Amino acid sequence: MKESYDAIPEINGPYVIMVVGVNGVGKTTTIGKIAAQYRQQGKKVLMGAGDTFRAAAIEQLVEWSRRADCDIVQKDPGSDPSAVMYETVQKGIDEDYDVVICDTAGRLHTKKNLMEELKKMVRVIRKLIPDAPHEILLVLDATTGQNAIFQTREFMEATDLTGLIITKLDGTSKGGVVIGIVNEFDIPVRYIGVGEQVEDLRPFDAQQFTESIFA
Ligand SMILES: Nc1nc2c(ncn2[C@@H]2O[C@H](COP(=O)(O)OP(=O)(O)OP(=O)(O)O)[C@@H](O)[C@H]2O)c(=O)[nH]1
Ligand SMILES: [Mg+2]
Repeated sequence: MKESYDAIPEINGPYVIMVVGVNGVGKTTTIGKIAAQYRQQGKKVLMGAGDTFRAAAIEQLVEWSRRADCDIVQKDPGSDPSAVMYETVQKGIDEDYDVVICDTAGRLHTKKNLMEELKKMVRVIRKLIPDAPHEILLVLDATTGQNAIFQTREFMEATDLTGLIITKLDGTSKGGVVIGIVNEFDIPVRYIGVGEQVEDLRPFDAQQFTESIFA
């Protein structure tokens, strides 16, 4: 495994990361872990509670923001998620944050209206920063096996994915299968999740992974 995380590229304004995926794959947890990593590097980090569908989702992210020691923008449950994105990125610009990480509601890749909502969120963010989101990361649960293919395809159609995160590799022997599958896409695996705790996130090194399989 690589020992350190990739440094954030030098850009004007905050580095905006959006995290997407189907229900329950580990989006919110992974955001907490990524935020904690950037905080450890001394970065100023802001979270956006873009899952406004359930009150519990906002509370969950608030808890992670405490654990990661970063700030958060939240609105009432039921608010337009795009409005949360806008406020979060605006605050990120105004208050000189280094990193802005936006949570989104879990959406079935087959639900067209939710995929449209995703596109709207991206458009709204681009009104403030034309190059953003700098990363759109799709979270895949390693235990779902083959289904990861369909999820990746559908999300690729809806938005410009820049990377994948494979979670729950601690709980399955199918992990290698999923990583093998997603390697067919031209999208790098950025991180892997190996547990539920804040430190259970690793950068992914494709070469080392391949070597470990064929060793
Ligand atoms: N074992 C293990 N559990 C994980 C990992 N990542 C997340 N989880 C667990 O998976 C469950 C769902 O995680 P969430 O972060 O709430 O997932 P989500 O994608 O935000 O879910 P929704 O918001 O409901 O779509 C939680 O119980 C997490 O603790 C991981 O890498 N390993
Ligand atoms: Mg969530």
